[in-house]
Amino acid sequence: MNPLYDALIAPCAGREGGFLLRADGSVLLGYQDFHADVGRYANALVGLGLEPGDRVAMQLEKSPEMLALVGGCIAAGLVFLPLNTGYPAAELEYFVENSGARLFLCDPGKREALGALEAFARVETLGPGAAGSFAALAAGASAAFAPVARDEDDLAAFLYTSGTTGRSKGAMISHRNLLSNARVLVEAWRFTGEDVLLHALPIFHTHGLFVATNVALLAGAPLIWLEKFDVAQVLAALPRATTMMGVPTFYTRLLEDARFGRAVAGHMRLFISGSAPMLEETHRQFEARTGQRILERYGMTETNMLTSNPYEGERVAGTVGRPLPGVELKVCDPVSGDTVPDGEVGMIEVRGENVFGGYWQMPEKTAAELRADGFFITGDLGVMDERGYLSIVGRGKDLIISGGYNIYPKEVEAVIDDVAGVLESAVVGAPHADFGESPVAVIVAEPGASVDLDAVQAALGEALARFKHPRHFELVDALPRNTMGKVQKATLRERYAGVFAG
Ligand code: MLC
Ligand code: AMP
Repeated sequence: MNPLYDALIAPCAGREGGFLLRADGSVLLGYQDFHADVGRYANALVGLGLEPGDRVAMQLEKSPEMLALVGGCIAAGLVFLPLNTGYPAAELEYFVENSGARLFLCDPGKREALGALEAFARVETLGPGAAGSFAALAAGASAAFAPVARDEDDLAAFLYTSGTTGRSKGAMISHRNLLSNARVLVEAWRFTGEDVLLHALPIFHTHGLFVATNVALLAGAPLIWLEKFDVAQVLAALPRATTMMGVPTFYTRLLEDARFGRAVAGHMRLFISGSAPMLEETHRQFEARTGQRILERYGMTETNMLTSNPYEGERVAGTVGRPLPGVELKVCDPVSGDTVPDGEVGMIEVRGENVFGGYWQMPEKTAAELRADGFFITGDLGVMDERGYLSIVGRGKDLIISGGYNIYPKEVEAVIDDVAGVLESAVVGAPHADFGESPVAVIVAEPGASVDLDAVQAALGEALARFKHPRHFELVDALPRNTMGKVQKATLRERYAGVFAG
């Protein structure tokens, strides 16, 4: 038994036709070719001496090759670790070292710049069009591979997620976590082999990899495979799709294009949104323009999907729907942990087969967020209405979500604080029409010193992926503090709420 292989990959051997389709409907990769590639990649991984349970880190362009590599890791019982393509070397080093990965794969074009990673792991290359050293190894390998036996509780993936304090944590995700959630979603959203899912999300996160790809594989539904979200390409592909999943920015960008309306979207069975809050106004505009009501759902890296508006029944804008089958969800008093009455705001806690097993080698952080009874403290503040629909009303954690990517202010502040002349800084999110929220950096200079914003930008460029960089900077004399000396971020959020307007 190898739960994910048996459910998602083995059936591909018996399926005709295309698994990945181009926007024009032509086949980019057939199911049977995908199955064979997974076998070749698994043999190549084993040939490198990797053993079940070893970690394989990858920073790869969205490509059929990356999917085959993920499949190869599953088949060979390896734990895969997909990394955002935006991370610079400094961030990658941490992930590869912390995870203890034995193999790191990057695009051939990045090999030279990432040479330092050899200190931590073997480095091979893999790129679109079967380019790179690993593709060459796989090309010479057999497509026949007997999947390595795995239990449901064996680990399948590590996804790194930032924390309010300190460095990113590797969320350990098991076969059971992924498979149980994919099964629930196929059922909840009525996916079948008749569907064609338009896939424009990145595949290094839960949304694009686990929600979209796993659901499609389980249902036997092909994907229209776009390398990234691009309005023109989405408009070209929509007539051949039945469903699409996206972050709110996808939908606001589509609405900005006059060509988007009933003619291209009216036939769709389902549009799904998640990863960040969608404004009620966007829900309304979308329905007025297309006649379609977006189905909004809520989830996170550590838990996969938690709640969903109903497929049949009322989809309520401003809510994320009801807990999915198998998910226990409570809205709790953050101090006592007791459930609060409906209508009152509290911390959202969840339990179920979908919930991860803890953070890699961080027992204290695991204990702080995962209760002994199995409930995970999400860090999201919610309120439950009398019909059992949940609304996310805020975050207990200091998180900023920009275009569906998470930014933890602490990480950005630490880089800015290290720049010469900076006494301290505070980073807060401000409303942004395209990204939903975007970070603003508020900086205080050391007495008598001045801050060179170019130096700040340069330091950010070295240390952090571009999407984490503040898009607005303010130099101030002092940060607002409460009587305890704590920086009042709420005051800053209010003060700079308008910086991206207009
Ligand atoms: C790219 N950039 C971003 C950004 N994405 N900046 C801030 N926020 C983002 N989300 C940077 C680029 O590096 C570029 O920098 C500049 O912004 C302009 O880029 P763009 O052309 O406008 O961006 P684009 O490439 O079109 O990407 C925007 C996007 C993309 C929204 C399409 O970010 C995206 O696909 N987001 C989806 C994220 C996602 O899948 N999240 C799921 C997480 S899982 P410069 O300066 O070089 O020009 C999860 C759990 C759950 O949360 O519930 O699902
Ligand atoms: P991540 O760590 O990338 O998995 O991000 C998960 C976070 O995204 C959650 O904790 C929520 O704060 C947020 N999120 C996901 N879906 C929604 C949604 N539909 N509405 C509001 N917030 C969401």
